[in-house]
Amino acid sequence: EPTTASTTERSLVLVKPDGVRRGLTGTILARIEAKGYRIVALQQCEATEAELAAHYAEHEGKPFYPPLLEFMASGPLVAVVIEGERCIEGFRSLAGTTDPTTAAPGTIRGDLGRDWGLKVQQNLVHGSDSPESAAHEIGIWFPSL
Ligand code: RTP
Ligand code: MG
Repeated sequence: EPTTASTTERSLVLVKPDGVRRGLTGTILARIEAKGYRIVALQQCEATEAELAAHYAEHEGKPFYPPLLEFMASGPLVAVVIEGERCIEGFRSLAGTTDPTTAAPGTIRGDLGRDWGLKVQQNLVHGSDSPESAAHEIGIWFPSL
């Protein structure tokens, strides 16, 4: 890996409704800032069905899609745009793998996630998985950016 090339990126992070409900927004934002990422924009909102359908379009038709959308509409979430060196891959590494039960210690999901049985969607955070999805998702939650 080259250490000289600089690739500043933006990524769209969501603190999902379980994170907000459990009072973990500040803890999660502190981990993001401690990593060195800059918070560019931030808002708490109750997601509309249109926002969620656009955000999770890639998962439409999958068995977990309806419960995922129901969960994401179950309370306020916090949408954040972060910026930093390769922060798309970096934030996903910080978040940990999808299932909090097996996410590594040291990650947000591994340290703070709980085993909710079948409800693997309750995994505290979302992070964009590519520059293309970051641009798409930032447009959904922050159309003015
Ligand atoms: P995210 O998009 O939220 O950052 O999470 P991810 O990339 O790790 O996971 P992805 O495959 O994109 O799935 C999106 C979200 O759907 C829920 N999910 N439930 N089998 C299931 O019940 C299942 N699989 C995925 C999770 O909330 C996951 O984060
Ligand atoms: Mg994903």
